[in-house]
Amino acid sequence: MRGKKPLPPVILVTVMMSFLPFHLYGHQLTEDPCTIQILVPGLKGEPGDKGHKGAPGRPGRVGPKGETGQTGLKGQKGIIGRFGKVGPNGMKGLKGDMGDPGPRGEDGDPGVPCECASMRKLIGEMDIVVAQLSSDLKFIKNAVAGIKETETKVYLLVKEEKRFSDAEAYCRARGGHLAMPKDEDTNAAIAGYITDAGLSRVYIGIHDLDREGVFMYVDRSPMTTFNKWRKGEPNNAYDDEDCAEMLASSEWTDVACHPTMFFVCEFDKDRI
Ligand SMILES: [Ca+2]
Ligand SMILES: [Ca+2]
Repeated sequence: MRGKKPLPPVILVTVMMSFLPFHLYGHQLTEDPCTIQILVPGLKGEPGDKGHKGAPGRPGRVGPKGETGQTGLKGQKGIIGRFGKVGPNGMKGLKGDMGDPGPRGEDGDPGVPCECASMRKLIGEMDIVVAQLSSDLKFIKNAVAGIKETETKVYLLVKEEKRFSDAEAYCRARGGHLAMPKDEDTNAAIAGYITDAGLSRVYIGIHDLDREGVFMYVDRSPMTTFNKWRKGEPNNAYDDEDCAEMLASSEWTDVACHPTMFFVCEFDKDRI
């Protein structure tokens, strides 16, 4: 009620009219419009009784953030933590010095006698097989490395140093002979093989072992129309030259049979 102004007369009249029943209100307006002028404010009434206490108001807005408080006192020391993860392995250390030799052990029990003779024989036979296989393997490697061929023959340069007789045995064991050039073309093909390999000489299958001065091929066929002796050869130097080599130039010379050197085998194509 404090400071509240009384309503102006016109508004008060209007308010009072709104509370009147409609038929009455309309009757007064039509029959006695001057009655409205009588409705002026009366005297101020006595103060009313004190009202009941109102309901609690709504919570106020959240206040601003307070200032940072003072640093608290240091806490007590914590309990010991868990073990950490195992670290990576370190570098291998240097090898230590060899220790002193230990004391000698006691003698063992006597062994049982064995049939050593048969065992040795078996081992000896196995050694032969192994040697043969190793030899065959070398041969295959050689063959894979490259062979030369003509229309009817295959030539294989064997880069193993052997004496003449061993070289021929090597070729024969594989179904061939030392190379036996019997015409210019074949001779040139073998010479090209020697040159390509960067060699200067190889054994070929020609000798006069049976009869001095009468050369023949290792398959015992005679030399008839073709030969490629170097000028001044064969000369049977020192009376000790019964085998033949081919030079890179494709010429032949008679030489001693015991020095070891590389050689060329030949195989018939229809026998391979
Ligand atoms: Ca001779
Ligand atoms: Ca000679």
